[in-house]
Amino acid sequence: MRRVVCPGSFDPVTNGHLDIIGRTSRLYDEVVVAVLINVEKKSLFTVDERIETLEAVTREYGNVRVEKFYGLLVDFCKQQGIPTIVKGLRAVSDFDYELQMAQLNYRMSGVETLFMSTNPEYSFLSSSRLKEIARYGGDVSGLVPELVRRMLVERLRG
Ligand code: COD
Repeated sequence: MRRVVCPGSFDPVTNGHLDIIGRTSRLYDEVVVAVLINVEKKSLFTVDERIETLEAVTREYGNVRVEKFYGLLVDFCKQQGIPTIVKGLRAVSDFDYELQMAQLNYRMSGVETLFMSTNPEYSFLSSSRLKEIARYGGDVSGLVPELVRRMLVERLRG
């Protein structure tokens, strides 16, 4: 069985993330979406909220499982017995950071990282920009799943 990990913070999941997860799900038997528990970073949604949301919006793919992890991503991969990570690449700015991380992860564990180029339709999307737009009343329709749009409006605008 070919399995792969798609990691991230997903605070919240965007259509850019979903595009990568959906395309990856067509290439592998199972995709494990790994949500980082980051105690140092203040997040808008709790890890459990992010997991529930990811489960709801990836259900249609049929082969996606959502898990949380704490600590090193490669330790999670090893614990799950999964040798490959897939990450989305938006731009050169992502590449510098992601390349370093991929090389360190390989050096530490032998776990490989494969990069999938973003769909140009979503290349400008990031969770932090979306939160900023929603916080000031901007419309994020079409950039996140409808469920996430409603959650953002509720959380940020009361
Ligand atoms: N189009 C395509 N891909 C996208 C888009 C988009 N619009 N937006 C985001 N992505 C990709 C990102 O490139 C990333 O690969 C993934 O989706 C998740 O994005 P985010 O923003 O939710 O998540 P990040 O970048 O905060 O997540 C970082 C990790 C959790 C993967 C990373 O910090 C990690 O592995 N942490 C654990 C500690 C560790 O092992 N560190 C490594 C030491 S070398």
